[in-house]
Amino acid sequence: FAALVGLSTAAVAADKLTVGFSQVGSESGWRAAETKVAKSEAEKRGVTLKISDAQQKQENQIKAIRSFIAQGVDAIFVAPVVATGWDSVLAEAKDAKIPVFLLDRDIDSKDKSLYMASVTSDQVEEGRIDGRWLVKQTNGKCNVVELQGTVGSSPAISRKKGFEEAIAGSPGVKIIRSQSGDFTRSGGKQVMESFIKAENGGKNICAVYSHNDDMAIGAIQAIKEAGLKPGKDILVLAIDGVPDFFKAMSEGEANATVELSPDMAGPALDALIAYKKDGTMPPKWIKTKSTIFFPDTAKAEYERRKSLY
Ligand code: GYE
Repeated sequence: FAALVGLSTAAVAADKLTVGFSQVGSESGWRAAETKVAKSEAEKRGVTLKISDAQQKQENQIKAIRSFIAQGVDAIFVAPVVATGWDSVLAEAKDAKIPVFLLDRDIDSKDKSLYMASVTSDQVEEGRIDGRWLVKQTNGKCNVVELQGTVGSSPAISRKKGFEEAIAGSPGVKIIRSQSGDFTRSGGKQVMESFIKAENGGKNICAVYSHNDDMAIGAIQAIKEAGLKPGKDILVLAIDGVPDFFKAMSEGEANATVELSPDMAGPALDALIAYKKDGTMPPKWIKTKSTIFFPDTAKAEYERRKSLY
């Protein structure tokens, strides 16, 4: 009987999928949540997930992808740290007939056959949503400083593009300084300190638009250390929807954030399983929702999200 059970388990195990996930690193609270959710979503589906942390270096991601190909995984997930430089390694995955899914960031390759689908938010729209809110909130008059994400990453390029589109019709809303804080809290704090110093102790600054919540949380520290009130003297708007940003909003220290779902792996796993089952091809872009949140619901949202992060 044991042999029989052994056989059936082995049979189930045989079609157990293995996915190699080349993760950017753990630069932000959102990134850490994405990794945590990916592990639980894979477990839920009985998929073996091998995660490699690239410490935000593209060469480490390329090495990890090559290793996954050598291991003969069933699929590769990659969150591409920057948008360029992927064509050759993804062509190797294609030659090995290993489907690739892009998570939370895009690549700007012309050859769309290099990946099966990308699971990302509409990052241009995220910038537009923040920009539209700021124009309305300030009646079209505001000197904005911008904390950009990792240089060359699709979110940094797209969120800048969308925000600029949204403020284009209001000449009184101007980006007076813009620099990358590399999506980290320390980066956001350092860059905001330099902006404050350069802008009359921060008195010339009406708002900080940050490409993610973590840099904004660093900026809030810098604003307070300069003796100013974040959320009042300088408006704080960002993207991600991490718990600590909701906490800052509930304490009156921040004003708006556009939620980014940390569950990019779930939809990719479902698409992979459907493909493996009967060859169903997913849409090229599996788009996740973008919703703006404000202080009025921040306390409840903080409570709701704590367990996810
Ligand atoms: O907003 C940020 C992370 O790639 C869209 O990367 C993602 C971004 C996210 O560092 O927190």
